[in-house]
Amino acid sequence: MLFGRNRKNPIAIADKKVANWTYATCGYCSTGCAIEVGKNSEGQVVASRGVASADVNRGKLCLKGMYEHELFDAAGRGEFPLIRSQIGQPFERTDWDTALDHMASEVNRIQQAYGRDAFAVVSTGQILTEEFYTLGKLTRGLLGTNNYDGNTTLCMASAVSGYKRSFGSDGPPGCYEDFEHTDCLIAWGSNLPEQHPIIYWRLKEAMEKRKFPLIVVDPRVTMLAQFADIHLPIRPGTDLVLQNALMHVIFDEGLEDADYIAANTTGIDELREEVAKWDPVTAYKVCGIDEDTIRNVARLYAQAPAAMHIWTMGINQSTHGSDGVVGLNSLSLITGNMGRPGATSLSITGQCNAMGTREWSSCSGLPGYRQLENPEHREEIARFWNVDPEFFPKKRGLAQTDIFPAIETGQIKGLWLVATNPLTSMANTPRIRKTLEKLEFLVVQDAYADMESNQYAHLYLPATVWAEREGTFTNTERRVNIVRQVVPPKAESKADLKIFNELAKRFDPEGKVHFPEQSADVFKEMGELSKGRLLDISGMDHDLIEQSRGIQWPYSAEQRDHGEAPRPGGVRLYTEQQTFCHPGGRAKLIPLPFVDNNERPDEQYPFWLNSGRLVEHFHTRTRTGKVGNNNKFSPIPFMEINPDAAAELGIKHQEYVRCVSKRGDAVVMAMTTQRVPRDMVFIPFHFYDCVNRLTLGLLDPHSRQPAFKQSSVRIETMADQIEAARINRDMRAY
Ligand SMILES: Nc1nc2c(c(=O)[nH]1)N[C@H]1C(S)=C(S)[C@@H](COP(=O)(O)OP(=O)(O)OC[C@H]3O[C@@H](n4cnc5c(=O)[nH]c(N)nc54)[C@H](O)[C@@H]3O)O[C@H]1N2
Ligand SMILES: Nc1nc2c(c(=O)[nH]1)N[C@H]1C(S)=C(S)[C@@H](COP(=O)(O)OP(=O)(O)OC[C@H]3O[C@@H](n4cnc5c(=O)[nH]c(N)nc54)[C@H](O)[C@@H]3O)O[C@H]1N2
Ligand code: SF4
Ligand SMILES: [Mo]
Repeated sequence: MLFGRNRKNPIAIADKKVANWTYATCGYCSTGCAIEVGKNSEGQVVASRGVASADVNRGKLCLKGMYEHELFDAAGRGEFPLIRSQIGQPFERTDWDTALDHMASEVNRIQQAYGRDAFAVVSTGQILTEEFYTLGKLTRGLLGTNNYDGNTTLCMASAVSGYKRSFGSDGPPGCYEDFEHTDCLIAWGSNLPEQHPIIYWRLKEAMEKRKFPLIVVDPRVTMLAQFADIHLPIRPGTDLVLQNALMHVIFDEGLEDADYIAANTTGIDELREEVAKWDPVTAYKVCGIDEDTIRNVARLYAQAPAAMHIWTMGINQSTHGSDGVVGLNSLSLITGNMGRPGATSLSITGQCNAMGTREWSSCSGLPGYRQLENPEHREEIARFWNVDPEFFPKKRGLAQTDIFPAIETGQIKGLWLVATNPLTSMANTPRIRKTLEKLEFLVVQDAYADMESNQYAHLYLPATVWAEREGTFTNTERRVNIVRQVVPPKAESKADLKIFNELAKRFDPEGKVHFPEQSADVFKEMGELSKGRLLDISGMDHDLIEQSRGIQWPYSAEQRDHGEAPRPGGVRLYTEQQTFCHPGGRAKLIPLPFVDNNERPDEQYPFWLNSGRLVEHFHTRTRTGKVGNNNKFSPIPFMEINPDAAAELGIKHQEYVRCVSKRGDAVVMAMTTQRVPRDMVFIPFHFYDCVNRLTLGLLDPHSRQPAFKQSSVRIETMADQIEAARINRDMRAY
């Protein structure tokens, strides 16, 4: 109040009358901000605030975290299990026992009739790690389907695959503290200020203390590009060519770290041979970055005492996503930029727990970064879970993006979607719609009943959202942090962990395989399985995690027992003391020939179609679409278009237009902006029946991740703007 009336700036912060705060971790992006949720004396949730003593965010939150407490009471939540015998009929409310018995009997029917793999499971990066581990145990240990994957195939698969190819294991080696030590940072296809605002704030703070060059590779002039010292507006899908050219200059000018290469890597000769083909002049013709700039960036990067890369979807979502990650790793390795403060190759993860699923869900392998292909790993986990090792498949099954085509061809008949909304988030919506229609049985397990994929569900299981239960997330810098329960589950919704445990009883009535009820006990089990592995978490438990405001792995039981307290930050992999995970302990340098297979603009479809995100929205808007303070910034589908291109087509700012590709069309509002070049449009992917009606989504051969950012379209004006506005609003504007 003191600040209220009499001051020049008459802003008074409303007193929310918070009686107590509960510790949690933000459930949106992978930054992993520690957050406290405030309740008043009547127990109503009234506020969120950043935790000042947490190293990740140091009291800050972005506008998603700030309003996250409004989720609990937002519209569209699922309150009861719902069932129907036929798609198109209305759902009927049912009770949990009936719902889960029905699910078990349908899974059994499908598996008996068509084989175990005919029932597929597609999960997420957004439930708790303990839930991922439990879903993995249920799917690998009891259901025995090998067609089990997550939406992380749309997101982090290329990073995982690239890390495995270069270093022998997944696991981002760097951390946020690296910003405070680096002398040069290249950000590839990553729009930090919008997508990871608090990581961006850490970077900006580090740059204010000690300036170093920030180089941004992105075809759009993003907010990060606006802040960059050098912006490389690369031609879409050609990062690999730029990487090869940078390596070409580094070798040509003798800027490599020969000692590091000799001591820590294999494959240098083959790499040299490939990059020799990519002199900067040749590269310029493909990637559009001129010779001088390539040389300048190569020198800045290679001559910096410590240099690092970060990247996100501009690299991963590409037909050469995995190669792009390997290329970045190789740039780090040949210049000795690995495992030292400020010298690393750090993938910026996407969803709040995309790391947790990679580590513990058994989606593409077995828990704790173990592999199905490795007989010792199969044996170890089978013994631990008390299942027959022969029950496990000997190699991974289909990735998410191959599961859908297998439904199309009739190989898969039943599907369980856990916290993912493919009807909006996968490429080529018309095809996904037909695919979902073909299923004999679709179960949707989601916190929201109004999410679009539920249109095709036979059974809907209402899950709790975020802090309606307890458990952990792992963030981009391998930090395990905890969500404590703030409120009880809404109506009859249940925690995902509870749903998995209830299902386990139906597939294992004798209780041969143990499924702990409490999240803290599941965590202990994971701790046991992590001992001696790269991702050792055996020194952690839920309480220590909260006390420490998150702990980076590795943190082992030995460290704890020797009195070594968890460090606040700055834990790295592949330091001088730690070898790489390939046999022999060396990293691999892999030559990467460039294959140009993208759909490109042509006469009929003259624009590149780029897609991605906005700061105020999260994914398919099941959450942010219902929070007024998020939704108000962009409530309707729109497209960024360059003013010159718009003028040429006779399109005015804020006019509705039709965007057409070979797959379908979408009606969007044209927003003219210099952010995009003359031959590109950008459409956020948050809206239903919008950009993914247009995208092609060609797959990366290693990671099976779709190239969401490289398709081509044409733009048509619309005479009837009233009708256009109606079509536009139908594309889901809560
Ligand atoms: N506000 C908000 N934050 C989020 C999310 C959200 O939905 N909303 N989602 C989270 C998730 S799951 C993820 S995966 C991350 C994604 O985070 P980001 O990857 O940072 O976000 P995007 O907007 O998908 O894409 C980033 C940039 O890639 C560029 N790009 C397109 N094609 C190319 C190319 O060929 N080369 C290069 N170098 N760049 C290219 C685009 O122009 C775009 O600016 O964000 C996370 N954070
Ligand atoms: N064109 C285009 N398409 C893209 C992308 C792009 O850049 N361009 N990006 C891709 C990327 S990187 C990603 S990660 C995907 C994301 O794609 P999706 O995974 O389909 O997107 P979300 O909307 O996050 O879906 C998560 C679902 O989980 C539900 N949910 C939230 N919390 C819980 C919970 O605790 N339990 C349960 N059971 N449910 C919960 C939400 O209501 C929501 O329905 O989209 C991909 N699609
Ligand atoms: S930066 Fe990410 S983790 Fe932090 S508050 Fe925003 S959405 Fe949440
Ligand atoms: Mo993602």
